[in-house]
Amino acid sequence: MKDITRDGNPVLRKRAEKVEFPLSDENKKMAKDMMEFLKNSQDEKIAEKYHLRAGVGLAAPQIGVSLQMACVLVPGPDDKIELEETLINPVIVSESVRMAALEEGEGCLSVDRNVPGYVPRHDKVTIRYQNLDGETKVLKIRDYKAIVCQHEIDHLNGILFYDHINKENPFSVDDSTILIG
Ligand code: SB7
Ligand code: NI
Repeated sequence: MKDITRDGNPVLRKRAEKVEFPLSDENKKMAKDMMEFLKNSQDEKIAEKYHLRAGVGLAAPQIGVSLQMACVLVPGPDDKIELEETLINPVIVSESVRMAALEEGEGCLSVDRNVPGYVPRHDKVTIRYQNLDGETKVLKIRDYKAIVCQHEIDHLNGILFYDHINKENPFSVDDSTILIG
């Protein structure tokens, strides 16, 4: 796995290119490596050994590749996995008016500093994407999973989480925004 690209690298601010199907061997391997990276980052022993920060998602621009591909791996209770998916060419096809933000704010593997503040996102989203086999899938998700997927799709559009934080008042959101934590 290549190093994670850091904020300041122009690849993180570009709109990533569409992925063509059938996937090239190179792109297949990249998808596999990205998911493996997430699994390793969530494995305490491996993460400690390789000094990895735990990640629930990873987008191709974060490994320096400007392609519309992102992996999400959201753990659930009791060692269960809530969401494990490789999202290729994902688009948000519908979104709730209601917004949600993580109480703790967000972080990013590509952003070294801690940027405090609420990151308002749609509480529910419907995402259309292609899987590794090129099949079109539709995913309806809410709350934490929806936040993670929006964070990753943002990466494919050159957006970083702190872009959404209110500059004057980082912890102010409108009344209808639910806080998740
Ligand atoms: C908090 C963290 C993430 C998503 C949403 C809320 C993912 C952090 C890892 N990444 O930088 C993935 O792009
Ligand atoms: Ni990120």
